[in-house]
Amino acid sequence: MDKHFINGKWAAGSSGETTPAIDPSTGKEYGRIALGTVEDIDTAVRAARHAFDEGAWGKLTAAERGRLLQKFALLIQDHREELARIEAKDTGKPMTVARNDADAAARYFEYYGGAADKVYGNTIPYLNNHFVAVVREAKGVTGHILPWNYPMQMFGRTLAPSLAAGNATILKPAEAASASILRLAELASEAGLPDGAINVVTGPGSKIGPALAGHHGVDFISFTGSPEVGQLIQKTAADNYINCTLELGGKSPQVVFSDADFDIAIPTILRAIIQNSGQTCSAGSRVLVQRTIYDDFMQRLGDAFGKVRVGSPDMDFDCGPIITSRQRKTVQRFIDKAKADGIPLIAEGTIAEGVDPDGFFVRPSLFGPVPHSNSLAQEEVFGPVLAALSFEDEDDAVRIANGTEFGLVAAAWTRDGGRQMRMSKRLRAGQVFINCYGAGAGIELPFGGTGKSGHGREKGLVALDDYTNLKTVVIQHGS
Ligand code: TXE
Repeated sequence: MDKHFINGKWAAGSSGETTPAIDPSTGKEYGRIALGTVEDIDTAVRAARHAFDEGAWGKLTAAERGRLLQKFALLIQDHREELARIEAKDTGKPMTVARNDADAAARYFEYYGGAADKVYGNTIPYLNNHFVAVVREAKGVTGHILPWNYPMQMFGRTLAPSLAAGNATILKPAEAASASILRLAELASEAGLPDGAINVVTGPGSKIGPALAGHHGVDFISFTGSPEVGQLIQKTAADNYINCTLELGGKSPQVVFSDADFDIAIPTILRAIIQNSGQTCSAGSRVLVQRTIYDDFMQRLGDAFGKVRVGSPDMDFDCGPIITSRQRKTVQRFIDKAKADGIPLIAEGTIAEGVDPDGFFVRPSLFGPVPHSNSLAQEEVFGPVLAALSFEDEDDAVRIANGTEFGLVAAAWTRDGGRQMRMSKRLRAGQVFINCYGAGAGIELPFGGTGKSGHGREKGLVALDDYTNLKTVVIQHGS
């Protein structure tokens, strides 16, 4: 765990320095990770370039690549329990969630492994004595800067389509969550992926992140994280004339109309904010409730919210701790500010007895009514804090729902078919759900945002577009 994984081998960092890996449920160090340097990034990029340009990876056929990725998927599945334990220790998430994450990682490699030999272009009718083919080719070397909330899922989400398309990759995991990524890279090698196809350099984003995004040997960057760093990545990529996808989070609304089915809506809305302790880019962090049912609905949602339990991973409750002490303070600041602003606290969950007092736990909190302009209704908390707002009619609901800088996911709850259609058109988001909410929705479904939520689409076959270039080949055959 205290080494990088470069060119199919463990590699001590060039500085030899390491930094603590902290267990969020105890607040204590349980291991060390290597503190990567600009030099380590350069070594990893060279390994990836070699794998793509001259190495065994670049020489495989698409079908061979696909088979290897599917073999890797099976190996992930075989190691499900081990991977889940690594993830639960490193991120504090309940074992049930960690197991789901391992399953999702495997599913990404199964899905994109199957797609590897179906990535192709087309021909274009042109002049009669010309043959024109549009060929879809791998970009080359892709860089992946990952967040800490779903490390294994993000590994699968961004790496699998890139590898399926034939690229070689370099990953920079988040400092707070590198353990499962390193093990996955090792397993990929065990599955038979040639050296250099996957390289992992751990360490501080502020130092080695720009080195990866700005490296001349890198052809594309995939970034998931904060809007502030996303902007930096985009500028760096532009300096290098390359493209990037940015997945930057949200303030996703769940709009509940008076004709909603409460029995389905309430548990779904609850799950969408407490899942992974609210540390989910697509968390449904605003619930907009029609005024005529506001009191009744909030009573029932509050009752459900009050039953949420927080504990350490082995307790396997609804929520685990927050990832780091710094993030916990950020979440607590939002809670304290909402109280100071006089916003009523409708309900809060409980932290289980027996948890380590040094763990980074917060009580899930439901506030409302929250004024539309309040920071709790506008800014991403990235914790189990739900802001309730009320609205009068459909126009009002759309105005409030679309009234933040984000646009990742949105949902509407109504039995009225016409309104379902109208809301699916009017809600501004990369994904819209009607009478359901897909925070963990299928990997087949394109996912990504607008505005401050970023750009580009991951998941689904469309993700392969970002990892390939089109080449137009024109052959003249006679006069
Ligand atoms: O993000 P950072 P943080 C949001 C969420 C959270 C906030 C801050 O609101 O509260 O961001 O989290 C690397 N150049 N999301 O501070 O710093 C870093 O090492 C290149 C939403 O953890 O953006 C890590 O690998 N890279 C999000 C990654 O960027 C840099 C998930 C993300 O970290 C860098 C995470 C730099 N200058 C946070 N600085 C989602 N969309 O799901 C840092 N990094």
